[in-house]
Amino acid sequence: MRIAFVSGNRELLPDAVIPLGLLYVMAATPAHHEKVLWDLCFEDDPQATLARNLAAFQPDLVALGMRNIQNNDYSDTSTNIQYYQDLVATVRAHSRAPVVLGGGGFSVMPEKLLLRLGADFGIAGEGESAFVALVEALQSGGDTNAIGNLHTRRTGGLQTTVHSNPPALGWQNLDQLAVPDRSAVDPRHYGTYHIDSVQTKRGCALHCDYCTYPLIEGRAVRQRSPEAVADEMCLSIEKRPEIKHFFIVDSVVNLPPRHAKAVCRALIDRKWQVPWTAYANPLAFDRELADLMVAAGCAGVEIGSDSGVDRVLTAMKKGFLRKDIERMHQTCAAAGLRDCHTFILGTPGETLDDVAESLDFCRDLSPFAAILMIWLDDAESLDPELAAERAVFRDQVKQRVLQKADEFPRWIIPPLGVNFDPRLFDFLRTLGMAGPLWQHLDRLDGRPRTRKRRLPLSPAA
Ligand code: B12
Repeated sequence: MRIAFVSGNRELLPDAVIPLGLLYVMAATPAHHEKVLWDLCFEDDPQATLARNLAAFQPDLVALGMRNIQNNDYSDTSTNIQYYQDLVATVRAHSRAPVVLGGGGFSVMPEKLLLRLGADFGIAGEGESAFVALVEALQSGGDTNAIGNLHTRRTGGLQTTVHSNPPALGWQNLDQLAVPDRSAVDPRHYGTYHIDSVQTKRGCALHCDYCTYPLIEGRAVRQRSPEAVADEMCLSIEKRPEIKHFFIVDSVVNLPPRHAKAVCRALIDRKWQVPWTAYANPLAFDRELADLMVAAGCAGVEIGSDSGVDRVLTAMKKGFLRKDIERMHQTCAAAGLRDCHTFILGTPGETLDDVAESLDFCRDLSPFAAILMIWLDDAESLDPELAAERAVFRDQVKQRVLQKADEFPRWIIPPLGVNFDPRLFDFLRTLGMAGPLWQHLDRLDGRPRTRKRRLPLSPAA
């Protein structure tokens, strides 16, 4: 079969990211198929590029990766949906090949997105087993009912419905998965952004109330051998010396902590030098781990602290409280590890006073940096009424945040454009900096910060 793997993601903020998930699915697809990767990230006219590629390659199957529903600052959900809908329409206009959707964004609402985007199939969650099984079934005319997590669009008369197979367990032994082939990656990823991505395990056992991660990678944690992770990283920089930073894409790097420590030791054994960043959690983050991370090249950790109000943290089922966030900050500071805390303000049940308390907490915590997001439910992307209803409160939250925006110089507030601007990021890159750019914000201390002049209010406000 001739299979075109298409990465639709064009998000460049905070950084462009290689299509790691699609590369995994591509690597798992047997070599006797003819496989190509089309990454639309840097194309001026993605629809025209896709149309041209389709005409030239004439695929039998198109595998379209949808990573993001929301945009980088969580202020817009509709644009991405329309863009992916247009990509599917372009495939239809230039090819008879069936279209299979998959990816992190798609997995959050598979049935609704399959209907809306008009593709033939969708695979929610980990794609390797299901995609390979689907390719075999399509080739042999076999049954697709046993393929876990497969969603199929069916048209009967005037009605279009989605048939969803029950979910299946994710890949159990990650060391038996084919390693992504980075030679297919668009060289502009490494040449301009200098970042590579690597996964040390899959699954997140936490129960945070709002989080969609379990829909994507399940709750059962499966770990790669630390040696395999270190080998993959070493091979990658050997082939691409332009790589200056790695991002460990695990939901949380330090759960379980023993595995994180083993990965650090494997990197230390290899005298690893390239800086890296990972998401970490205040639970099970001890000084030994922080020291090992620093010795293994970790430049900083991103922490989903989310709120500075214990009642809100408890309602979110985060499993930790303010004191744990404070302890983690102190551990990082003592070990010389830069910490960046993300706060999600205005979640369901939160009041404007809670928002103000979180902002005060974050200011007093005084971490290396903090990212302030305003809550936007993925479901709003397909439900205009819900979106309009929520927009009013969101604007009130924005006003509160704006009032306090000057209190901490290293607050990044994407929905207000504070310290979050493509020109600022380009400027930092021209100074030779790579990796999450919050890690370089100290270079801007004392300089005027970027800020949107007017507060963008929704029409409903
Ligand atoms: C690490 C991460 C980041 C890092 C990425 C660093 C890097 N260098 O890669 C950073 C912090 C930069 C980041 C930024 C953003 N992220 Co992010 N990120 C993640 C995270 C935790 C892991 C993504 C990852 O690489 N996973 C590892 C790969 C191997 O898995 P995967 O991509 O899911 O692929 C598997 C399956 O999805 C499937 N699959 C993938 N593609 C395809 C295609 C087909 C055809 C098929 C069949 C299957 C398939 O099979 C793959 C292998 O099993 C996810 C949450 C999560 N737990 O998944 C959020 C997530 C993907 N991010 C999200 C968002 C919104 C963003 C941002 C837009 C916003 C923001 N500011 O955070 C930006 C956009 C950046 C960009 N340029 O695209 C959302 C996307 C969904 C949504 N709600 O829109 C997620 C799901 C988190 C969430 N909030 O729910 N992110």
